[in-house]
Amino acid sequence: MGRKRWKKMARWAPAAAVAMLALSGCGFLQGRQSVLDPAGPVAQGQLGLIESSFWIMIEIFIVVSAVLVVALIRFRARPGQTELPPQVHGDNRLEFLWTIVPALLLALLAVGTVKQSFADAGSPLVPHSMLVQVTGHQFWWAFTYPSLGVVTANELHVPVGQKIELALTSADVLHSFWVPRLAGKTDLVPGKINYIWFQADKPGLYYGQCAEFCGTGHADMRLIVDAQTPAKFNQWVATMSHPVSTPTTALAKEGEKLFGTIGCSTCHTVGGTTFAGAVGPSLTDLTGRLMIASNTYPNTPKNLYNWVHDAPSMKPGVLMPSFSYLKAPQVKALVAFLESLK
Ligand code: HEC
Ligand SMILES: [Cu+2]
Repeated sequence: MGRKRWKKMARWAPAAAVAMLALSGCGFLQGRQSVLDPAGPVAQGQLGLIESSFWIMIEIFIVVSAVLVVALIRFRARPGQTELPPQVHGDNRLEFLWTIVPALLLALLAVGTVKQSFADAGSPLVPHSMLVQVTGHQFWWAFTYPSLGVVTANELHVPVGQKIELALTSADVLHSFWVPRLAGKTDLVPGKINYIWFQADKPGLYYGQCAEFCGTGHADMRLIVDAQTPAKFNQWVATMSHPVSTPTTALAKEGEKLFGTIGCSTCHTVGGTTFAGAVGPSLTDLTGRLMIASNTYPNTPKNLYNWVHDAPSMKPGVLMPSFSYLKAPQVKALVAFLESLK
């Protein structure tokens, strides 16, 4: 490359440096589902693994690039050189070196990984921890708190600063629990229970995602961990323990009746009523939910209307049938009933 071209390219260097800094700045590392922005001890430990493998790779890169550059310069073809340089095949010392060094580095990473895996595994026997049973369904999450007698869906409420044990299983196919800022991926396997734990250090919403392809609706199988102060969490538990369905208006009362007659109740449980279906998510305290359809749409009356009317048009692959045969006043009545679930 000519000197002129180098000079031309060098002019872009400051711009490139700024772009790289911008990319590597905080904005790049944060984000709702960034493993690089841990919010609890488990995610922190896992980030440690990422960092150690990253630096090992950087060091290898530097050493290999340096050797390459030296070789290119020292052994380049000189003017007037017509014969081939001496051809070398094999060198036992080098072979030994580049076998043993990567093996040692991999062993180092393996030790760290195994240690971290054991540290992150939960146990059914750990005392003083709160257990939540997590069941993956196509394409939503069921959360059961056996010690509190509470069942909810898609939004996992937990108190901050407390170790939360999860017992993960699946009702149908393989799913994977992943809340990047709190805990890494763990499979939900039908007929098997996997235990992990996590802890959220600060109150806030932590976003997660099913991380194992589980069917058409997989991309819309999201979840939220709502980490609350212990006082707020207890308040939530109190609400969930004494759910009320208070359809006061005539419209909502009509909706409640419809819910029982057109089949909604065969799939959905509603706290405070006799509806006890177990195919779809529990709708207890539905108004307390931020989102619907497994964190796919904000929980607004308009979205609820469209959902009840024709869920498959909002979430591909959804296992809730379309009720598009219903007339608008009927759907409105159902929504009025859903809006009364506190
Ligand atoms: C065949 C079972 C089935 C029937 C019948 C059914 N649903 Fe569903 N419903 C589901 C499933 C499954 C989901 C979860 C969808 C998803 O997110 O993938 C769901 C989700 C919902 C949600 C969103 C809950 C949330 O937090 O995400 C609402 C609200 C709802 N259904 C209301 C109704 C109403 C009202 C009826 C009657 C008109 C009804 N459902 C009939 C299975 C059913
Ligand atoms: Cu899934």
